[in-house]
Amino acid sequence: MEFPVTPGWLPYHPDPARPHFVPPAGAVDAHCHVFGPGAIFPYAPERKYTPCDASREQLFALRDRLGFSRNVIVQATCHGADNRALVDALTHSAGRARGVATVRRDISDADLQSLHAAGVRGVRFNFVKRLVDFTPREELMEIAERIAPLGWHVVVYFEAVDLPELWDFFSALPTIVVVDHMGRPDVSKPVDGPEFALFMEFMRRHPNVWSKVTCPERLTHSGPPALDGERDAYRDVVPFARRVVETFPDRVLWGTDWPHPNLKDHMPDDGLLVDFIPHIATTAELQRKLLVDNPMRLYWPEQYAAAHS
Ligand code: 0GY
Repeated sequence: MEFPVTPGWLPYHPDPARPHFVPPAGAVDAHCHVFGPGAIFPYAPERKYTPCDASREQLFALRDRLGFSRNVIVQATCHGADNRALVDALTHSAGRARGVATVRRDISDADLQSLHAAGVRGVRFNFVKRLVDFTPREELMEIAERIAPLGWHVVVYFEAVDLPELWDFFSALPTIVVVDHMGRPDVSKPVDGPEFALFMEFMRRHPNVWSKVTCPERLTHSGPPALDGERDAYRDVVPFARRVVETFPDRVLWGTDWPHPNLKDHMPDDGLLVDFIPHIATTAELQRKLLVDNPMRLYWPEQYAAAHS
């Protein structure tokens, strides 16, 4: 089957720079995707975009190039609730990848167990209207209650303006809740302003809520680095991500978001994204928590416990 990409689609960077920042041993890229390949794992009929293929081999090559050890692969909306490409990547990762799936309420217990055996440890609930159709809250709650006994968590993706309306639903979730991309703040607003203060309050009030301090390239207004090779890109996002890392150092995760779906104006160099990390986690201890301890506790708890007993 042929899958022509969405007009204007930007492919991922073909040759990322080797980062200057050396991640600590065992670092985890805790937010990335695989796309297809569509000829093997067709894109979902209900998808809102058709990406370029981005295979597991390419993801694992990027992992090695950037100096990372593990991946958490998040089911992308272009695959709907068909998790085959994700499962294929997990089962070919030699135990070095875990997954976050998308499931519907009609999934059987046996299929949930199969996903667990492949390395899935969470489900994603997406509230971004340009990416998915609406799913009733009671269906999502039913799914959350079924995955909780597996020790899985819920990843939520939403826009900052929607947090007030989603607050009560998120508060009722019976698992750890991981927020994608800091709840997508508008970084042209002050870091101390009411919008971001609400997100910080949300994390403060809910000790089960974690945040990915990801996607400066998506959130920035100041933009990517200058063409002359300047490496301090996306500076307007720094105060937001740094605030979250320093306030909740044990509940933050970092990831590349490779292959960067739906970017319209530029495609980040993944090496430069890695060089963003020391700006938001400024000490070796914060970097170790962000890149190793936190993702290991959440996605590889047995290995983490064995290493710390
Ligand atoms: C991201 C962000 C986006 C897309 C998806 O699953 C997806 O399609 O997550 C986006 O377009 O903002 O986290 O990859």
